[in-house]
Amino acid sequence: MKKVRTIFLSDIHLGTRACQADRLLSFLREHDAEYVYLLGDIIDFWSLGRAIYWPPDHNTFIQKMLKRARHGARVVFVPGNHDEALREYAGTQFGDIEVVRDAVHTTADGRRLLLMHGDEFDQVTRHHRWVAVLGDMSYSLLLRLNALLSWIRRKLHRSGYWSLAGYAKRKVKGALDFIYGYEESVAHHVRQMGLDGVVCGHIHSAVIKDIGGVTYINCGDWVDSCTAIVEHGDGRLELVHWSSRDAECGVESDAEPSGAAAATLQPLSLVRGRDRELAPLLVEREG
Ligand SMILES: [Mn+2]
Repeated sequence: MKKVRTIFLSDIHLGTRACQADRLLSFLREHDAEYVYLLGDIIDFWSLGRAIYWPPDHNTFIQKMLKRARHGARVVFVPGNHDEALREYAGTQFGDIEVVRDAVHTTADGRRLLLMHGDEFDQVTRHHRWVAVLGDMSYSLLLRLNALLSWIRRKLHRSGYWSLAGYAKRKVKGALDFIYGYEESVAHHVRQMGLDGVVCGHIHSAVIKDIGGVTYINCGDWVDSCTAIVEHGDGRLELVHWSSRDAECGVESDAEPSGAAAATLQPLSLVRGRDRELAPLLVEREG
């Protein structure tokens, strides 16, 4: 097991068929951390409201988090919009897991990062909730088609993972504008707060980048891209793609990759990581 200082996860969407809990558990088996931040949309109550789906894997994840918190890791949960019902529990604890509305994490090298889910910077969710729900349902459909496509690819013995959802988002101009607008408004907010950066989620588009002097970091998701952010002991932040246990795993970093990290780089992950992809809402923005 690899010891890192911090693990940042978001948009796991437990309670949906699209949730890739098996891959997430495989990632967690290989990463131990002092801090674990769960940055929203961990449990998808919107989907559970439509139909109950709760396989053993999803329970295992919750149990693992409770266990890590009990054994001394600091586990912090920031609810998102799909688990917004839990926002009223901000300031309380669930087992040893702290529930907060947002927080600031100081990295080992002294950078102060705002932690939030980030849906308040999404104009669609904020002002047109029904549009967001509609977008959520079409996204679910897309992910199901994606699963079917992966199955067909496996039957045809085609290697690798190709994401229909990712492809659609790269091709739909509205989705790209949406991601760009979101990143800019989050970065603007963080700059005004006088912080060094932000770690958020919500738009399912994992990245570590500089936007006008602040570090913008998005964890991505565990329904399609299977990405996490880790902080190493020296404060270096890294985007980890965990597409499957022994293949397709890759990393990107905000510093030069170390020897070990460089050895796990895979072309697919590099290509996918560089593309802007995976916004949950394939809808045009109004206004
Ligand atoms: Mn969200």
